[in-house]
Amino acid sequence: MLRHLYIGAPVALAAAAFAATSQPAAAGPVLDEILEKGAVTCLVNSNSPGFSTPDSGGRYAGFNVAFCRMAAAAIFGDADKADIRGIGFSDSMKTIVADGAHMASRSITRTGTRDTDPGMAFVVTTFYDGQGFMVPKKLGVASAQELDGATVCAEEGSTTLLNIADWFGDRNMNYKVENIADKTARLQAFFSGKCDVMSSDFSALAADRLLAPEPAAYTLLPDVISAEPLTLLAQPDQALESVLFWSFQVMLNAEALGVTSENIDAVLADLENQPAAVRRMFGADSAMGDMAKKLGIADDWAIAVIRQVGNYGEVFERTIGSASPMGLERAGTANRLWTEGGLLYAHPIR
Ligand SMILES: N[C@@H](CCC(=O)N[C@@H](CS)C(=O)NCC(=O)O)C(=O)O
Repeated sequence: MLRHLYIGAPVALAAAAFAATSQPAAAGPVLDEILEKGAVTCLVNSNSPGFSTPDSGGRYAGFNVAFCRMAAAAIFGDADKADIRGIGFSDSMKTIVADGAHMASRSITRTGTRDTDPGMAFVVTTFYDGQGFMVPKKLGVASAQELDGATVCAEEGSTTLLNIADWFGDRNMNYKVENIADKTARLQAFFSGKCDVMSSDFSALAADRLLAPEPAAYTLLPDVISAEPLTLLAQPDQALESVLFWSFQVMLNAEALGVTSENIDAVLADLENQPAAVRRMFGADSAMGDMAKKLGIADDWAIAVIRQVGNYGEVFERTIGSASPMGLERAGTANRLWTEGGLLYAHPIR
């Protein structure tokens, strides 16, 4: 069906010129394995409201889960062909290194030492975050500067512990860490008062607060003590990394161009009258079609991603945005498009 879509002449010519000089490449070995298996295995946090939570039937939904479904939509034309598995934080990185999963979408910070591990490929940052602190309101603390002597609950193997050591150490402040790997046990320790304060990425704290017996009894302090670029992690594989990176760029470009899961069919029905950048993304002999041939996936992968998952802004608002239970205000944060003052920079699809 896609083949019958009208393609503007300049686009078609550009694609033809490129095709004449390029050889179709085989998919990478990991992408090959995914295609053979019929599903992309994607690791997520097993319970993080807004980011990844299973419904009563065990089907996962949320912001991070959307990028697992993005991968499945791009590779198979079917967002349901993601084998989504809830797993503990440090185990998720170990599993990727051991080739036990294809990708992870679970608020993993891209750091230098992780990135230089040959078993892990950080692909693209989906959420720009920073580390914060959550305290019970009854502690009466208004700033992290007042936390001298506090017991802090944090995640084993996380950047959180490293940042706490830096932050308290730089200020000659004392602290004690309750380093609890199991998330349920850690939350239980905090909500029962075993720790004075819980530290993690702001987004994780906002999600965890919703799991408190009484969320209104807790508050997030205003201090942001680190940079946490939360990034998709994959098994190293050039083709898989390209699929993830460029599917994500489709989600950003679609937002910038105003194409949504709601209006994409109308856009496709009138493709010849759309801006060139829209035609390049969704037309048959488009840049995306050319990329698909080199990757060994279906031409219409951009259409599948937007139709079945949505653009970045839609996913953000639906899962964690201001009208969702998480209630995160996107405006004024780094997680806006760069044209609106954020850090999300839609790369050119051409
Ligand atoms: N982004 C930081 C912190 C990650 C982190 O601590 N995540 C925890 C906080 S919620 C987590 O995912 N725990 C849930 C789990 O282990 O399932 C990192 O990459 O080190």
